Amino acid sequence: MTQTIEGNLIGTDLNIGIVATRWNDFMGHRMLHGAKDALIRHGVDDSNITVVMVPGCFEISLAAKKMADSKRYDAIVCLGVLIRGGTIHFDLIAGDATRGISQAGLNAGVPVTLGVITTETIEQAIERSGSKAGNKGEEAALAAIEMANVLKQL
Ligand code: RBF
Repeated sequence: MTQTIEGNLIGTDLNIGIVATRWNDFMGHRMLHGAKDALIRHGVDDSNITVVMVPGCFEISLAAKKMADSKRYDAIVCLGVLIRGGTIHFDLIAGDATRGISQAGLNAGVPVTLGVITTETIEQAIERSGSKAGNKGEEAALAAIEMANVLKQL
């Protein structure tokens, strides 16, 4: 008989950390709002949500690592907006941020979810932060609840 373990989307009693960035705040703010709204609608108590603001995507992983290592959170949601522009910074920051976010979770054994959008244009970033392509902050928040509930069973 196959045993399948999956996480539900019930956030009651979960402690969730969010790391969000100030860069590209217009979209970032909408992603943060989407993430918090999704958490609360799925039962997470407002007082069990901690938001840490950092300057930009490059700084996300260190804050996520400190939060994960503290073991005070059942999951951590990382939110950021990277827009390509004309320089190679985009690729460097995107690579480092993604790797660092992943490492923060793996090292601590705490779910850390990726809500960093990487786009060519501002228009694409707006689409992914609450308009026609959904809200990636909300999706990362739901992934955090699901993974927190999966991890509790492993
Ligand atoms: N941070 C972001 O979160 N999104 C960006 O699109 C972004 N673009 C940047 C472009 C350049 C050329 C530089 C130097 C930084 C950029 N940053 C961006 C900021 C970066 O993540 C970090 O906060 C700063 O470099 C300070 O360490």
